[in-house]
Amino acid sequence: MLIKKPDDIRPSEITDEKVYKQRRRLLAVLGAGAVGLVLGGAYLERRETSAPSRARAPEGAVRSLPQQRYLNLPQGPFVSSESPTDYQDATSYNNFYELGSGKQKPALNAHELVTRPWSVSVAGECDKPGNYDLEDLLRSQTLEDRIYRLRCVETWSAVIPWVGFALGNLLKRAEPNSQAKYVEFLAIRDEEMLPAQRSGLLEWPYREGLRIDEAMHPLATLAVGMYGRELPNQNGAPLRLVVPWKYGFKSIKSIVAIRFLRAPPVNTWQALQPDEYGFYANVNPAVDHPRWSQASERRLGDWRRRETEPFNGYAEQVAGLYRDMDLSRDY
Ligand SMILES: Nc1nc2c(c(=O)[nH]1)N[C@H]1C(S)=C(S)[C@@H](COP(=O)(O)O)O[C@H]1N2
Ligand SMILES: [Mo]
Repeated sequence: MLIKKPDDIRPSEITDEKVYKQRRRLLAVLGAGAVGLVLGGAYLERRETSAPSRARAPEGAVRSLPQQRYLNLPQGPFVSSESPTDYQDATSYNNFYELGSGKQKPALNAHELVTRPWSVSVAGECDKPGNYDLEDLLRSQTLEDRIYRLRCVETWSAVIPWVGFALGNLLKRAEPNSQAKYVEFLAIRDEEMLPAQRSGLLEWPYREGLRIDEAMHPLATLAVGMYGRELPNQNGAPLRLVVPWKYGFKSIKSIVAIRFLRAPPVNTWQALQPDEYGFYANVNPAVDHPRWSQASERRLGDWRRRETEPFNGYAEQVAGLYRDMDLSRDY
């Protein structure tokens, strides 16, 4: 495989070249079960060439490679030109407490989560509430390649080529009214399916929230795929939030409900440890978490640490949202 500088790689090249050439517009549904390994694509090949990582995968993560492909998509706004994280790392070192705690548990337990059929309700302070079947919802959206940095508050980070669309596109359809100041997101709750939810580890369902102007920002993304294919369950299938300028816990996985609210919702981590986690959770190297300095981070697959950037490098795009706030206090 030819090694190119990251800047030379267009997002469209991320998808498997051979299949990409068929120029299929949206979803390419591949039938046969074994095909995933054969069509593993450029990302999986990169595994051999990238530095060894502490986040080595259980092989099951590769065996259950999602079959559905998203090909030849237009490029979304503000995509990163950095090299994407190794697919193996991004799908085997995860936080998804519904599938167990510990970084490898979500990949190992991924099969517990059944993602079809799936529907998402949009309700609260809006004129057009709705209950959307996921397939229908996707038909009404133009999917894009959206390559963003992801920064966990635990100080590991990644560069993920998401497949998704602007969250605002869906929210606008519901016609939020003038009382809608915040948006709340709820993840799936199903103790039968997800045994980890029988534990009182967290308050279920996992909950997150954004201010409405944050939610309408073009960078705020709903993702249905990554690396040119459907999301693996451990990464939040079938629908997850991606808010690249905030710590990873804001990017709630496996969403079943969205609600417009007058007051800020209390998110899961805030409810558990209010002195450790705030509502905003913007990436900020100047404000340390009680247990982790936020000044630097380590990319999955890298050995060296790098400096963390304000708003995870998206200050130019989003700092204006917080112009009148003291971010050392409102964190
Ligand atoms: N429903 C749900 N969403 C979640 C979590 C979770 O435990 N449950 N963990 C969060 C945290 S802490 C991070 S860092 C990111 C990790 O996303 P990734 O595993 O795709 O890298 O998902 C977030 N979304
Ligand atoms: Mo996280």
